[in-house]
Amino acid sequence: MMENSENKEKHFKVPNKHLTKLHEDVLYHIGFSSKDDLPKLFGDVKFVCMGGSAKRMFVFAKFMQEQLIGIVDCKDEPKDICSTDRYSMYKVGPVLAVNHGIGMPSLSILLHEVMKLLHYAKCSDVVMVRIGTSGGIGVKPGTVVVTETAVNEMFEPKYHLAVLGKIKSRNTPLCKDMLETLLSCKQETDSFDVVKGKTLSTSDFYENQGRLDGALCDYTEEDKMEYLREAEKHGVKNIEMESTCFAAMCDTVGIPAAIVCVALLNRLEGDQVSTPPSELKQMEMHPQQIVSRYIKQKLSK
Ligand code: R2B
Ligand code: URA
Repeated sequence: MMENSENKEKHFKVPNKHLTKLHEDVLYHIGFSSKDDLPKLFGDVKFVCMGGSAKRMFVFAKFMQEQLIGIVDCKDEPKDICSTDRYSMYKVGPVLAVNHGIGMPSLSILLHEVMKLLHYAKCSDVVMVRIGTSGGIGVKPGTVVVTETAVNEMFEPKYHLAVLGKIKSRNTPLCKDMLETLLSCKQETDSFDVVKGKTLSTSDFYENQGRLDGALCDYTEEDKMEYLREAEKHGVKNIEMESTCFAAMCDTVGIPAAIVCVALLNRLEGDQVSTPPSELKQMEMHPQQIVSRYIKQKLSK
């Protein structure tokens, strides 16, 4: 039986049964509560797009607003609707753009709360996309990598989390349809390549990614290159800091998900991100362009 007679589709539900015991669920880090009229505020959300930086997600929201004018009702400039300063969130018609900060702890907090928001808002047919930056492996800076499989530092398609003193291991599959559709969004006139490959997800930017330029480093250049070459042999095309957690959490709750990252540098050639800021800004638009075409294509159907 449908819980909400106005909602003809079956809506998204998180699997945590303990939530039914809560009189009110405070989504502390994003500044919403289950007592807010979440179905009215967010019930039409179909695409949740997230990336590390709050500013970059504002740029994405603004870009989506320009792209979707005349397609959906979104005439006003997007405003941050998070009442906390932990995260920033923008809504452009059916698109929710939110930043997740750096790394898996910050991402997982955001995902728990956004997933509950979608649940209380009775959203249906939602997909999630991470739009990020990364270090490439054997690809030209500016290349967009769409993730086939997210892998951990041992190149396993697994996300490990200690829960109640025991290691919980979750698989990290991503949506194959979304992957193929996103790849098909490349246009001949684009100045950048779009490739698919494995994405290596780490817990640190420096030692965990085999950099020689952190404050600490007790391995050699040869050790570093051996690890990066090993990654390349496993099919890894880029390295970043959230994809295994993102893929595992989306898979566990049953939300189709994709990861689209630009490679800011080729790690086989160096460690420092020394590209001028204006060029980096340009590069950061590459995954946004691909994802905006994906969303427009889906909305036109
Ligand atoms: C890519 O870039 C950030 C680190 O600079 C991190 O959030 C990631 O995954
Ligand atoms: N983000 C990362 O995590 N690593 C890089 O090398 C570049 C961006």
